Amino acid sequence: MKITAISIFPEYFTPLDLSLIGKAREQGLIDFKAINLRDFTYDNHHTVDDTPYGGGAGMVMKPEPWGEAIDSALAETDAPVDLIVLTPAGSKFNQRKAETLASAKHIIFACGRYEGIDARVADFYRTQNQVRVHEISIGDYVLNGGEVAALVIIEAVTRLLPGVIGNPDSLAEESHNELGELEYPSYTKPANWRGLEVPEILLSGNHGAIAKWRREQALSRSQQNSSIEPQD
Ligand code: JFE
Repeated sequence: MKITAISIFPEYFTPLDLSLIGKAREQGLIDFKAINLRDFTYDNHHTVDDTPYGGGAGMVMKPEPWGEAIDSALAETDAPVDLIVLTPAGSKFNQRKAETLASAKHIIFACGRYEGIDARVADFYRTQNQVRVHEISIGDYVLNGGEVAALVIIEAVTRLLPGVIGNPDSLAEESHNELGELEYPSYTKPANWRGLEVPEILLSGNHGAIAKWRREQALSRSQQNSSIEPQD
């Protein structure tokens, strides 16, 4: 999978050099590149923003550098591209979207700042046949820009790629768990920690009873936990 992130702060993406994602890159499973939007400005001040038409507070990102930067990323593939524009007004990211994106050949992340990117950028690329545009939010809170949201999506998507995580069993187990059912509580040694005991059933060796108990725990957790409901 090819991943390109376009940003005025490409240094935000240096953590991808570490850990699991770093190993997957070394193995050639993920080809990641961060590109600096200011490399696609041609004025002395490398201007990327301007005042909003219609007035109002803040600044809006100019469309021309975005067009040049996205075109340069598109020029590196024949494969269909998924262009993800991060915005607090987008469609909510979830595990189902992560699974869909895990089959993408090339994902381009447009990470804006200020009050976001001129709306014509998403509109233009929606008219391009080799490009699917997704305007995505990672949750109902406002970040200062799209970079952290892109990192979240990159981690959620790349961990689904075959060979990216060491333990293929843990991924298979999660895939028929996911949306409605939250996970059951997990315990390891010691059996008593600060007076708190591990549930006796887990020490019983009765695998049928353990599976039943875990299903019950997952269900009661998913009923209590507001995180899977529309809002709190
Ligand atoms: C950008 C900003 C005020 C945008 C109307 C680019 N889930 C999520 N929260 N926040 C974002 C995503 C996000 C994504 C990209 C972004 C926030 N901002 C800041 C501030 C209004 C905005 O859009 C700029």
